[in-house]
This record gives sequence, structure tokens and C-alpha cells, in this order.
Amino acid sequence: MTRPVSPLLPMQYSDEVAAAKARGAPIVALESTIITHGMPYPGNLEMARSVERIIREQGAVPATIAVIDGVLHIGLDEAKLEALAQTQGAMKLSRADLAFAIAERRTGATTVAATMIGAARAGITVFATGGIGGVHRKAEETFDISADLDELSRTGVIVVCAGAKAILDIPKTLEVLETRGVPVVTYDSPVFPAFWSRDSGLKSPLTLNSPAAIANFQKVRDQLGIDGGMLIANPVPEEDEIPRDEMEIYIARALDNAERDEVAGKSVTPYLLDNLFHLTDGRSLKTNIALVENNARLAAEIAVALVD
Ligand code: PSU
Ligand code: MN
Repeated sequence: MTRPVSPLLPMQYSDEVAAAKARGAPIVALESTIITHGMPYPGNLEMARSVERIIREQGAVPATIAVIDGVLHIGLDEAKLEALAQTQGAMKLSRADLAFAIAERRTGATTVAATMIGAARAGITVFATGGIGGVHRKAEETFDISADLDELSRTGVIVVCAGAKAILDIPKTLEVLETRGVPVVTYDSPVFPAFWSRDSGLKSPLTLNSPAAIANFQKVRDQLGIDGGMLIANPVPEEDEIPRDEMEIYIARALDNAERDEVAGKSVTPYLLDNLFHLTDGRSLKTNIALVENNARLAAEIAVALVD
């Protein structure tokens, strides 16, 4: 059972999220593009379930966000989560098309940008994901820069990720975030992580060592009236890491394939992710699941610290 919250916007909270909101409990938003376009079935469902379980274990409530038949869902029950993980034709929704999917009664998964919009609309301020979109390599030719970066600059949600994938131009991604005034805080490390690897070779703009310190930083931003989001980069656990040099070989091959197949627009990221799963013989999936779980744990701890 879910209940509608607004007579205007077709939006439904899951029972669990509605109850958490009513008692002021900490909530962690989760994106759904990672489920439909970021990982193959059944690994995607396994990941979605374990991430929700980890958030509950930390004393917070998970809210996976997606548009199902034109209704913006904040929190998915088990049946809906399972159906989404097996859906073939789901749209990939960012700021540009979130409202389109609702207006046209479509089913779509939310990217980091669209999940932030949904979370903010629902009053949820912490969100866990795997990797954010960013400035693509050769962006000076293709102009391909993810809408995630602009969203981080304007929407007040704390996004916990494992850094940015090296399929992107990480230095340029950090430059754009700095220009847009988005704090980039690496958790417990001086170096910015690169998704499967703990070290991107770049220094992190900022570092904090506890969920309480992150919550306190956010409180001071609020006191100053600084709006917009912030990015927390959480390095993948050492035992799950795939070293950077090794990944770079596969990434180069995936990028070549994308060029050969003339992939453009919003298909680029899903194409590269799918290619990498095959090129690494599924090994990258294990790392991917481990790092999302790690991010869910930290996001829940931050959400708990924010309500303390
Ligand atoms: N990076 C990943 N895994 C993902 C994505 C990015 O390592 O699943 C997804 C996220 O949903 C992100 C989106 O918001 O891709 C970015 O797509 P684009 O580059 O088209 O903005
Ligand atoms: Mn793009």
C-alpha cells in the first residue's frame, strides 16, 4: 500500500518512507538508473536489496526513487523494486525529462540529477549512489557534460558517491564542480577516489573524517544561507578495489567501442558501463556492488547525524 501526498503532483511515498517522515526519522534517497541502466539483472536487484538493508541496519529508512506509470515514487516496496530491476524499456530520466515521464505516464529511472530533484521535493537531504555523471573525455569536442553537475550546484541534497569513473575526465569534472560552488569532500582520505579505485591521482578539494563533521559542515552552510548540494566521495574498501592501471586498459577499449558505434547523448554512460561489465568479465560488478553498499552505510550515518 502506498498513499498519494499531493493532489497536484502524482507522487507516492512507500508506507515505510511515509512513516519515517511522520516521525522525523532519518531517510536516505537512492537512485534507480543504476538499477535499470547501470547494472545487469540479477546483480542490480541484489545490489538494490542489500543497499536498502544496510540503510535500515544503520537506523535510517531507504527511499528508492523512480517514475512508475507516471507516478513519482519515493520509496519502492519489494514487488516494485523487483519489477523495476527486470524492466526493459524504462526511460533514463534527468532534469530535462523527469516531468515529461510523469506528464506522459511513462516509466523511468532517475539519474543522480532527477533523484536529487525528487528527494528535495520529498524533504530528503541525503542520497547514496555509486558514481556521479561528469565531464566526459573529449568534452571540448562533444560538449558532453552530465546534468548531474548543474544539479549539484542548485539542489540542496548531500550526494554520497565513490568518486567519478575514469570513463570521465576527472580533473575537468572537479573544475566544473569548483566553478559551480559544489563542495567536494572525500571521506577519510586526502585523495579523490575513482570509483573502482581508491586513488584517482588527484588531491581531494576537502577531506572530513566523520559523519558528524559532515553533518556539522552542512549545518554551517545552511546558517550562511548557501544553497545547493554537496558531494561526498567515499573510497571503495581496499579489499574490493580494482587498481587504476588495470581499469584504464578496459576503459580505453570501451571508449574506442563507443566511438566506433557512434554512441551519443544519454546513451553514452549506459553504453560504457555495459561494455565495461563485459570487458572485465563481470568482475567490475562485484566492486560496483561493494562500493554502493559502502556508500549507503556512510549516507545513513550522515542522515542519522543530521537529525541528532
Ligand atoms: N556513473 C556510474 N554509474 C551509473 C551512472 C553514472 O558509475 O549508474 C548513472 C547515474 O544515474 C548518473 C547517470 O546520474 O548515469 C549520468 O548519466 P549522464 O552521464 O548521461 O548524465
Ligand atoms: Mn551526457
